[in-house]
Amino acid sequence: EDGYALWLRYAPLEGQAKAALERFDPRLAPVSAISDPTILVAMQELDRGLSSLLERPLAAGGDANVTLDCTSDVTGPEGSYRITGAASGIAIMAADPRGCLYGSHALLRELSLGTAPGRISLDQAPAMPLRLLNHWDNPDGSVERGYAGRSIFDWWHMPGRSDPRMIDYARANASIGINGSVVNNVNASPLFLTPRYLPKLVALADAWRPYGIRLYISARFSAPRDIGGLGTADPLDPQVRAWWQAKADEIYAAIPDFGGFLVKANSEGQPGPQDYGRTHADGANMLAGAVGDRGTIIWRAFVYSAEDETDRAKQAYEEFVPLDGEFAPNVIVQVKNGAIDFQPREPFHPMFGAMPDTRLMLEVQLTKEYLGFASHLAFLAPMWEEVLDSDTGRGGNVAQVVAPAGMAGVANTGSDRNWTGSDFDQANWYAFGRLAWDPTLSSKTIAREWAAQTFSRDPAFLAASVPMMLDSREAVVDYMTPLGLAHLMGTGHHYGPAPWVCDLGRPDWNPCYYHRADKGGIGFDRTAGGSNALAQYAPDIAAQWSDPAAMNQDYLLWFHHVPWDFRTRSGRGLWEELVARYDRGVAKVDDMQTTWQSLSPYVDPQRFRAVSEMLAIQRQEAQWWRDASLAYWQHVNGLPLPAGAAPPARDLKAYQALEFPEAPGE
Ligand code: BDP
Repeated sequence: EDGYALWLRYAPLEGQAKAALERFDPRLAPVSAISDPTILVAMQELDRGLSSLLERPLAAGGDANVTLDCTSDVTGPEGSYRITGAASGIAIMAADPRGCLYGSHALLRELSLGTAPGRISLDQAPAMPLRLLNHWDNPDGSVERGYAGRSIFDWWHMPGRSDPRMIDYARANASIGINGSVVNNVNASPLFLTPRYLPKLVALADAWRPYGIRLYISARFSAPRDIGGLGTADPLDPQVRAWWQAKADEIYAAIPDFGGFLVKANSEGQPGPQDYGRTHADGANMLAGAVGDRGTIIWRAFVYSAEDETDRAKQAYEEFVPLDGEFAPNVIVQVKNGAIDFQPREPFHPMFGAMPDTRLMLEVQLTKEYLGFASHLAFLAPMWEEVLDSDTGRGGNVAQVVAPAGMAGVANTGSDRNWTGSDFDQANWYAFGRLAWDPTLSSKTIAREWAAQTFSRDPAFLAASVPMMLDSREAVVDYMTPLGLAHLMGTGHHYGPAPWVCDLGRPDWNPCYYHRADKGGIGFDRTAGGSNALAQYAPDIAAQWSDPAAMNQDYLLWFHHVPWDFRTRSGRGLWEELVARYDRGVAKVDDMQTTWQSLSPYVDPQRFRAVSEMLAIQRQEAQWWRDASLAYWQHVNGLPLPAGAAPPARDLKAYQALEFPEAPGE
């Protein structure tokens, strides 16, 4: 087992579950009469999955007892389905082929989990229309922030070569309800808008269409200049508008169901409408006019500029909230989960709830840029659940705010045989799809589903592995950025601790900008006495975080600068609490290692060893994070370690001298 099959292994059933499915003896109608490509792939998946679960081909002939009705009266948005199982037969019903495809996967999931055929009863509708992966893949095959090898997209050989991986990718996405893919980096090459790339895009769109995956691309805002021969990319210039209109028409002529454009504009050096004194709304609406009702413009809110030095966390809100109501109906603004940048923990972004007249989409990062790359085991569903469940204080939680738009996940896929660089990172792909389909699913349910399908459905395996997964993200928070700290990672690659860095060209690139530690204390004052970013939240929410002594301490140093002897809610002083959290994080990785060692009877040797090796790396690096961070904090505060705490293995200078030119992903 090399992990390639992901959660679609359909490992043979055993015991009662096997007996029940044998008794049911699933039979499918012949596929020869099926003309719809989506229904066809649904039937093929059912055949593949059922026969694999049973370890035998399905019986041919006789009446089918697993049936698809894809023109039934099931109500709900596209993709909704109903499954009713009885001893006499299982019916999958939907009002469109996509619902049948999702229903087929749901049936296989239930059976894979050991549910008896007669007991399966599901009534499902997707909670949000757009459930998209965002690939940060470049035309040269590199992947920005990719830790799983090279890009899965072989632009060089497309369209001539059809890569079977593209089909398995689509199957995996369809199995969890993902219905679109943005195939190139938001730091976009204009190549994707050239006529030469169009046949490549067509090949992908054609391959994915049966699986319900719509193709999107990231568009470079300056393309009319870069490749269009115009002297400007001003969104209000008639020639620029005509260029985009013609470009959109050209794409739609070749890909009628093209999803639309994702745009990163006026952010980190990318071109945008502000280069011409125009607003984000001017830029987005111009593109929205070009695609019309054929597609969507997804405009990213990840912006911060060097000029505004007060607080990076405030900038997106300040730029976008005044534009509420000005975006065209087919524009969606895509907002990262937190106001800084995919940190191990951030409070939810204050834009959620603050733009009632704009559709907002939630962007999360599957690839673990700031959580130890693919080497650290961190199951991210608890982080996303935390955000989705956050009450905005403005009439709903984040899940409700984004329901009319959707969720985007920055993909963690690559050319590695196991797709995601490590076996457990597959779980983050899985969890993203499941939560975008149903944000009320618990992390625990998702972890169970994934672990059972990917490794073993043995109850003893699940009883140990699921809690290990659920605890794993908190371990990373503890050993990297406890108590609301953020952005302390190494420069550029973001690998390893570097809280001491304070000499980079822009203030907000420096870890010292984020932690603000000195002899007197630590933390970023975002109260009225400081940057007042707190005031961007609804009053009730801001109130929860305004008193450092009473608030949830997980966000303490995000919102407050407090003295080292500040009394935390645990009763310990801040310094003692900080050290305790670092130690807790390292101890959790110890526990993860112990747990995993106990699971060898349930896991094939190849994947067992691969995970063990990664956990050993993580254990070492957790210690490194703890030791290097404490060495630096001690250098700043001059305090002795609390009684019983182990001194860092090396002195500060040794940690500061480390360099990693080979770190991937930049
Ligand atoms: C940051 C990444 C950078 C991305 C940027 C973005 O470090 O590579 O381009 O986000 O989201 O986290 O645009």
